[in-house]
Amino acid sequence: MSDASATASTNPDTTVSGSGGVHALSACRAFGVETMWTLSGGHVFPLYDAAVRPVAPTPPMRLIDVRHEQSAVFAAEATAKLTRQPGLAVLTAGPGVTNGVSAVTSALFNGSPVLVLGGRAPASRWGAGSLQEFDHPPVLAPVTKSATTAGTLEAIPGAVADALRTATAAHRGPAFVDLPLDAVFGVADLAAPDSSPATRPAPDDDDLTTVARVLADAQRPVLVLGSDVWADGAEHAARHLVEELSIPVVMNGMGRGVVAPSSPLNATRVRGAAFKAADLVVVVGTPLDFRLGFGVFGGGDGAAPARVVHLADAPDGIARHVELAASAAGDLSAVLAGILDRLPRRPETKAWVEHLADLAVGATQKVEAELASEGADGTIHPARVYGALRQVLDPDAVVIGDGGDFVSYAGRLVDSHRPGCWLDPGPFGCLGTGLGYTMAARVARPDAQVALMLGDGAAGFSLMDVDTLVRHKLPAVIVVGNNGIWGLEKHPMQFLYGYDVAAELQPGLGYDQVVTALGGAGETVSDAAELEPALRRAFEQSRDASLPYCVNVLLDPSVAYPRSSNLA
Ligand SMILES: Cc1ncc(C[n+]2csc(CCOP(=O)(O)OP(=O)(O)O)c2C)c(N)n1
Ligand SMILES: [Mg+2]
Repeated sequence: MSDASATASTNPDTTVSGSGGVHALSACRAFGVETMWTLSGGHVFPLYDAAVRPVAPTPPMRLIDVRHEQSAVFAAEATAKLTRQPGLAVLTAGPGVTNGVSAVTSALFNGSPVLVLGGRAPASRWGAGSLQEFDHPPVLAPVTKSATTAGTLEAIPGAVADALRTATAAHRGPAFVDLPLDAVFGVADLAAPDSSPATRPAPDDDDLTTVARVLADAQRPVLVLGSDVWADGAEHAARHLVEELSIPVVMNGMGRGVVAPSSPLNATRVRGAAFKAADLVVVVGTPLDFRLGFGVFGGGDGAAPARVVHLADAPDGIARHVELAASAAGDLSAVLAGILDRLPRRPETKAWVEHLADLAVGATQKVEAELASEGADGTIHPARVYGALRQVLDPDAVVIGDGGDFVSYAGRLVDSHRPGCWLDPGPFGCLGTGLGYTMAARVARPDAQVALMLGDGAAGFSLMDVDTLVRHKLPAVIVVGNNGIWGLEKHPMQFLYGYDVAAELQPGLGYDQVVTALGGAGETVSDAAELEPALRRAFEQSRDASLPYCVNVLLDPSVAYPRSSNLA
């Protein structure tokens, strides 16, 4: 057990009086936390008490209690992703904390600033076998940026503030602190901790100059904008660079929507052709992982591979597994503006932009045809759901994907008009984000449409949390892609083995009835012509009644997503 008290620094100007819960939440507030996501357990009662009965003038903290701890942590993660403020989950000791581990790991993979506060058996009786006596930090350490125990009441404010500073420092990620029962139930007057935000070094001048030179020499450059462009608040700097240089852009994750879908510079739809023919790929704010071909671009037909530049929000994010032409790390707005300032001349991109824009026109026509696809024997093709969805979505809608093939279609067929409106599980690929991400999206964007695109398999991980949406009056539309199978596993297993096992679900299951039984509303759609009217009803009724509404779409199970990428 590591004791965080040694590193705590204090702010002696302010004294906070109350329980360990009051001290913990007071530190959270100082870092911008507004909502607590939790599931009840006696070890964490003082945190609830501090949330709902704060000492004036502190306002109450919104507390949303869920039906599974992983939903609480996924909700905290989506809060961080959407608001760019830290998300908070409070988990009770033992199984409460361990139930959150997959979601904490997702936050680590996604660079999401999440604080998890755990209950903990009392320090004074440690080793005697209290209920749920379990030393959490060794379990949490590999999946967080820091995992500590605030060993005493006096250590709580500093430990919580330090954890939040660690979580919010680039490259962001989750942090964990557990609070022994006897510490968190204790009461004392304590100095408020230092709540100054993490400082970050400016990007290296020489690095920026080298990147600028490489960029100026390029003839067929492509810029990739990933989630950290949004997380780092660099979307304006990125758009400015793109427009100033007239450089084709490919976007992924929360970076989707930085450049409008209709822009001639948006090469996302023709990313394969763009990467193949590029002589330079500049990747900003996302790792060079399987989603980007592990950072190897072009090189087909005997041509030289593209040069690669990696720009990250922190030095440890720069890829080490590929040979880079240049790299820079730091505040991404400063990095992008610094490159523009140092550019010896503009790269000549006119013909390249026109070429990709021409290809994009053809690709868009193909997508239009795909959105009208039909399944076998009059069944619904998954792409058709997105054809209907496009007709009813507002530009600021938050679209969430939790599932296999059904969500792969979403990734390709849903247009993002603004950054920070798309939530996928990220590279950890954990099914079960759906309901947690949805409740957080409703809280973060009270007036926007929220649409969860949910595979029928994925639904099993979190559907019970529809109850949370109902109890807390959090309206959202849940579209279940119901093909009766674990499609993304069944089709590949058939391909590899000629048969499949462990890949069937109940066909035609009434997920809308489950949602209705939990207090929401819904309907099943089996005719493609009914999709758009059903989705319109869903958005209207869920908004008017402040309820979740499920459109359970029966899909053709024979459709396999056309997949070409190498995942491993
Ligand atoms: C927690 C977790 N368990 C298992 C998997 C493996 N997995 C990835 S996609 C998938 C199938 C998803 O099925 P469904 O949600 O019905 O979507 P479909 O592919 O049928 O459209 C599975 C089981 C995973 N990614 N995460
Ligand atoms: Mg399925």
